[in-house]
Formats: sequence, C-alpha cells, structure tokens
Amino acid sequence: MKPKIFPQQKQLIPLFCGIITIAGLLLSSCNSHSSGGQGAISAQEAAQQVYVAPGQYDEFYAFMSGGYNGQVSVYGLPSGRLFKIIPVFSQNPENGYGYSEETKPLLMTSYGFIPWDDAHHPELSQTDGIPDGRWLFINANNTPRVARIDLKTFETVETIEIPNSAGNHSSPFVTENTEYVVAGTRFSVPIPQKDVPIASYKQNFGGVLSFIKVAPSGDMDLAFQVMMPGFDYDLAHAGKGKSKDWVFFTCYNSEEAHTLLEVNASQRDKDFVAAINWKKAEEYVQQGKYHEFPGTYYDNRFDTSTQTAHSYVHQGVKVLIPSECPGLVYFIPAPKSPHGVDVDPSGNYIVANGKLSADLSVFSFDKIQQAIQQKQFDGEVNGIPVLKFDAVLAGIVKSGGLGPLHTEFDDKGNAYTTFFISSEVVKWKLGTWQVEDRQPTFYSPGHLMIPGGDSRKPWGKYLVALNKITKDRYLPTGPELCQSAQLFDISGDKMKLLLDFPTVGEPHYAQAIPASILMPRSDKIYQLASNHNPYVTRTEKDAKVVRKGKRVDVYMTEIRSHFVPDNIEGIYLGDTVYFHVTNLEQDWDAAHGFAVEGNRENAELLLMPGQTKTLKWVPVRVGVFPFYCTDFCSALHQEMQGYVRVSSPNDNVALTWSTGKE
Ligand SMILES: [Cu+2]
Repeated sequence: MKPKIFPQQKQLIPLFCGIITIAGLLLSSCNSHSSGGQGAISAQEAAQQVYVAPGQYDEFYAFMSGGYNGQVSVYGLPSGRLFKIIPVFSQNPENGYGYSEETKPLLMTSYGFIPWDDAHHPELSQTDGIPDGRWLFINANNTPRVARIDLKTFETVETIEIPNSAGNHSSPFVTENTEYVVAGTRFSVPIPQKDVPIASYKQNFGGVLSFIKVAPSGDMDLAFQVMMPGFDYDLAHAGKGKSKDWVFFTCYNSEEAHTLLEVNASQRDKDFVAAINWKKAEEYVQQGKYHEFPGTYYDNRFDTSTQTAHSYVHQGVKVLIPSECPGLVYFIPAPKSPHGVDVDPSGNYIVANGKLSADLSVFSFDKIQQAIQQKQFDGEVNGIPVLKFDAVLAGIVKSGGLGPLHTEFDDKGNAYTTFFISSEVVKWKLGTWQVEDRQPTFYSPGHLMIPGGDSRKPWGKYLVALNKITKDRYLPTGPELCQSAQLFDISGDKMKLLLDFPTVGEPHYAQAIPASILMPRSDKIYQLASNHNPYVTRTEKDAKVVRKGKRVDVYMTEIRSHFVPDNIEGIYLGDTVYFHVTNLEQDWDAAHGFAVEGNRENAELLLMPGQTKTLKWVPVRVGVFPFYCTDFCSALHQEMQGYVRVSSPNDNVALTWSTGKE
C-alpha cells in the first residue's frame, strides 16, 4: 500500500511517512528523522523550554501507565526525567513489592496469587472536578482489578477485584468528587461464568459496568454493577459540572461478534456511547431494585499502621438491569467503533471518537437531557432507549485526519485529539468545531495527556502524546524498541514539539498534576513510633530469633552500617525462616536493603526509614550463607553484612544470635 501523506505534512515535512494504512494497520517504511511542521522551533529554543537545571525541580508530576509491565512510572515535566516506578499489579524485584510477606496480599485474587497484569489508565482523584493529589487509581486489564496508590507515599495501598468483568479496560475513571471509580468490561462473557458454546454468544454473553464506591478514607467497595448488552466496552469518563451525575462509556462490537472482530465488529455504521445516571442507580439500589448475582472477589487493603496488606474475600454483587430501571441508561449512537469518550471542562460537550472514522462527533449534554424529556428515541436495545443522533449532536469536527482515538482539553476552549492512523495531534475549537492546528507525532499516538486535561481545570501548558511506535527515533536496541512520549508546548496558538523521551513499559494513558500540589503532601519517612507491624523491632536490644516448630522468626534491625543480629546459628534444613527486618533510620532517603543467598521464591527487601518488611527464606543446603544490605547506604555499606548457619537436622546446634560478639 502506498503511504498516504496529508497535505500539510507533505508540504512541510516531505520525508514524514509514519502513516498506517487503514486496511492492514501496517506501518509503512519510514526513514525520517524530521520533526518539523508549523510548530517547528529551533533546537535551542526547545531545549531551553525542557531544560531543568541540576538541582531544580520540574513543574509537573506525570504518572504514566506501564501497560504490560503492570506498573506506573512517575516522570517530571517538562524534563521527561524518570523519578520512580510504582509497582501495582506486578511483582517488582527492584524493591521486593509482591515478594515481601507484607505486600503479597495485594496481588491476591479469586484465581489465587497473580504476579502480573496489564495496567492502562492512571486517574487522579478529584475534588470538585479538579485533581486533588490524594490518590492515583489504575486498572488491571487482564484479571479485572482497580488499584489505589497513596500519593503521600507513592505506594500501592489497595487492589480490588471486579467480578463478572473481563478485560477491565474502561477504567478507572472517577466521578467529580471521587464518589465512584468506574470500570467497564472490555469483553462480554457469560454472567455468571458458565460452560456454554462460544457460538451462543448472543444468548448467553453480557457486559457489566461496575461502580466502585470510594470512602473518604480512600477504601474502595464494589457498590453495584449495571448489566449491559454483550458489546465490548472501551473507555469512559464521568460528567462534570452540569453533567456530574452521569458517566459515559463507549462501546463497540454492537454487532455482538465473537470471532474475527476486526471485520465482524466493524459492520455497523454506528456503535454507542452509553450514558449512565449514577445518582439514579443509587436510588434504584436503595429501593432494592437490584438482583443479587454470585461472584467471588478480593479486596486487598494495605494497613498503613501495621504496614501490612490483608485480603478480604467478598461474595455476591448487586446488579441493576436497565430494562427494569427507567432513566438509568441511554444509548447515544456514535460512528464507527468509538474509542475515547471525553467530556470538556464545562461538562456540556461529550466527544466520542470513532476509531475507524475521520470525523469527531461531539454531543451536547443539554441536548441529551432535552431528547430524554421529549422522548426523541430511535428504538431501543435490551430495554435501553437509543437517543436520536441528530437530536443530541452538538457538532462534527471535520478533522482531515484518520483514526481519532482520544481527546483532552486546555483552559482556553480548545480540544486536542490524537489520530492513530494519520499519526498526528489535531487541535480544534469547542463550539466552532474548526481545526486550529495539527502537528505530526512519531508515531501512531494512542492517548494524549494535558495536565488536568480531563478535569474541570486543565493546566493547559503542555501536551504529552503517548506513541505506540518509535521506529527510527532512538538508537536501535535490537528488535525490541523503547516506547515513547512526545512533549508539546500548547501555550500558544500553534503546538510546538519540544521533546522525545522514552517510557517504561507501554504507556496507554497518563495523568499529571502541578508539583506544587503534590510536593507538600509527600511523606519523607515512616515514623518508627507509629510502626505497628506485628514484627517490628524498635531497638537493637529487642532483636531476637524465635523458633516455633519448623518456623523461625528473625526480628532484625538495620542501621548504618550493621544488622542486629548479624550472626545466626541453629537453623536447620526443613525450616522456614522469616526475616522481619526493620530499618531504624529516621532520616529521609536513608534506605537499606536485605538479601540472602539462595532464595528461590523471593527477591530482596528494600526498606525505607522506619519500615518493617518480611522476607521468607527456605534454606535448601547445609552451610553458612551471607546476607547483606543491597542499598548503597553509607561509606561502610560494603561492610553491612551477616551470616546465617544452616545445619543438618541430624546435628545439634543451639539457636543463637548476636552482633559484635567474637
Ligand atoms: Cu545499608
């Protein structure tokens, strides 16, 4: 297929060819390093804008999903510097998350211990529709879950499983005051799960949209689900301002195909946006108009006082059936397999992007309300009224691009949409629906992100495009290339490309917030005095080793630059040893690690000041094995070591422990 070049690009960047053919979605060959366009600025000017001098801070924190690494990475903007990787759904040997006994419960599900997932959409908590810096939520796509990260510690503090769901993609978007986090199923499945022929899809499969209640403490609980037709639910956003009682979900595969979806789910001219009135749903639940469905799911909560996660197993879900609940759900026809559904800062405009179309359909919340009142319906699906397309349409953006995916907003009445197939970001005006600017991206952007760009108060200075393909943008690293983000300055009339920077995993979506909001909230240490881990050792003289049958508990401390105890004898083959390590430091950034040779199941521990963590170790050989601090903590870090002696059960070695005894 001949690569298609759009006129603006042809004129300004003749070599640009990162265009994908719609038929095969195959990237054409591309050898360009050009990054110009109307917004081209000199390298010096761009460098000045992203340069954060040594010792200076970035203006924004950006949180990017790690996709198939199951993590969140934290970057600074505008520099693109990576600060931290927050493990969420995947074990992380780097800091022992999912390996320490305290964090293992966070990875528990009804399927058992799941050490991996595919994390797509970070979402900051909001107050009054504005990111407030309390928590960051993120979804697990594969084994449906939603996690909450506490932004005081930048640690995962809760994961909740979502029953009846499969491929938790349209998640975890929050309502205006973080009353709920929503989660829509990507794949429809038999509900409840049962053994049926796949060909019975239309009779047996359904899709649920889940509403997770968030308590003022942040704790999540699955409040109710809405049983929808057997479509694929893709993305969501809650309303804001006048539309704050509603949540909008895009869906595709209204054809209800179960094989070769690339053809069979692209038959219809229009799929839908499902508009759900969650206030009404609450009323129906209160009136008892729900069905109790079976479903086992885990809610895993990290107790900050004991620094330990616990799993709570729940049974049964309240499910609302739309045909029994008038006014709960309406379908809005949206062209051609829509992907993103994005609500502008005023809450009036809802943008749905048909990923196989060129145009963007923008709906008006006022018109939706009017159409509902006047019953301007175009039939119904499973008892869900379908609103007349023309009655709710606010405008169409004739984009000139192809494959619109996702839209965010600035604070000046502009919207910005990524176009996957034509590899560009298009800026357009709300109300006039006119295209104001377009810039190529390199290549094939999925989501884009403007700090606060899905909220009531965008900080419209920068835009980050999260690109799927980076061919020829960086030094080659074999067949596997890094993923990439591109930073644009959107403060002026024209977007200006400032920076390419590689990302970790596959970033699907991102959120950003001014550093001035998060910095003052950030904890520096864990207070030793308020560490109530049952295995805490508060002083060196409290260190001890306790045997109970074949279980040995080592209560150990670390402080620069020694362990107490550092010599342990009287461990036998067949024992299971739990090293409960407490970092006694009370100084910011004074971390210590702990690792012991021959640990087959678990990684290391990494302990922040005042923290207690537990590493399980089952010795498999007789001998004397070293343990050591893995974090370069002081000038005498290399001296920070110890030994544990393992004897044969036939021998008779007394249990002893000590430090500094010759
Ligand atoms: Cu150390």
